[in-house]
Amino acid sequence: MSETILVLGSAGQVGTDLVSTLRNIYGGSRVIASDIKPVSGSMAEEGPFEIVDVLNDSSLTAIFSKYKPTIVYHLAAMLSATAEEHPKKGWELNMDGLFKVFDICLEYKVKRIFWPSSIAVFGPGTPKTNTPQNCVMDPNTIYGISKLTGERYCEYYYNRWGLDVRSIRYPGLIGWKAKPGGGTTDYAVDIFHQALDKGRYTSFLNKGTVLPMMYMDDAIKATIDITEAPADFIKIRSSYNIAGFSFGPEDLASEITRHIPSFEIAYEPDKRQLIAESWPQSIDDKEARAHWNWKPDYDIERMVSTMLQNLKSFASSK
Ligand code: AKB
Repeated sequence: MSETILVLGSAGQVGTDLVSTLRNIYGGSRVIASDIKPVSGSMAEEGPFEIVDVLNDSSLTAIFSKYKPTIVYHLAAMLSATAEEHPKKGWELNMDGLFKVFDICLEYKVKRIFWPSSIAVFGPGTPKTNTPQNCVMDPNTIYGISKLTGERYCEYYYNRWGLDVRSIRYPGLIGWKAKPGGGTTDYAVDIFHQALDKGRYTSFLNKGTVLPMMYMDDAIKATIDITEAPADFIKIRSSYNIAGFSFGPEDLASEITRHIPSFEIAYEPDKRQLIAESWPQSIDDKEARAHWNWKPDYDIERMVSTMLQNLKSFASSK
């Protein structure tokens, strides 16, 4: 049977890339994109697009009864920095949204669901380097607390109701198709735009703030691979560690300088510095590699040259 795939929160950084990749695999009409606000361009033109508010029961019922999806990617969420500004709204969207989506997926007998967690589930008591799958998890941001609670909820729904939810802990994601919104790792995307536009960047994270990061194509590959893996490959029903590479702003700047020799970086850390300092610097992803054959394709060098190349060709095509 061909699948009908619903992507909730598709206009964000991950959704933009995920929808176009899924439509290439399954065909435009099989992948329903949805977000709380209207979109323009290829997402609306190359397949169905619907307005959906994941906090509104009738909005969810309308889309599930119209399309009867067999696979759901639930991406609608508020990221770390914005959630710190609006903790109650962040909790509501990240948690109530999850409860409502899981319940409607059970009602409509959805076969498989993907929900992203994050390295934000770790906290100050977590080992900083090569952070293992299972260790102290004491997140101190509302986003991290919501992601850790969500992970426990995924495992509970699988054990209690058999809901086949799969999840990975995204590191900071770097892609060129969409700008991120409201994350602590967003500097690693903005820096490319500023490098090309102005030749300089002021980082809101300090020199030496090393964080786990990943190129978007690898994140999309992991997302689709875990969602399509046979159910018995998935032995962790909370969320899997996955890793790409790690760097601080100065490492990224020096890699960019290899392509744009006059590029300059300055540092003006803000509130996001504290969030970043509570997170690990590198991640051990041996379970994902062993269970469902996860392996990234990009290192920092390849990521930087691909980002610059794509952003330049996109700018010259406009
Ligand atoms: C954020 O910075 O909030 C996200 C994340 C690491 O989950 N990119």
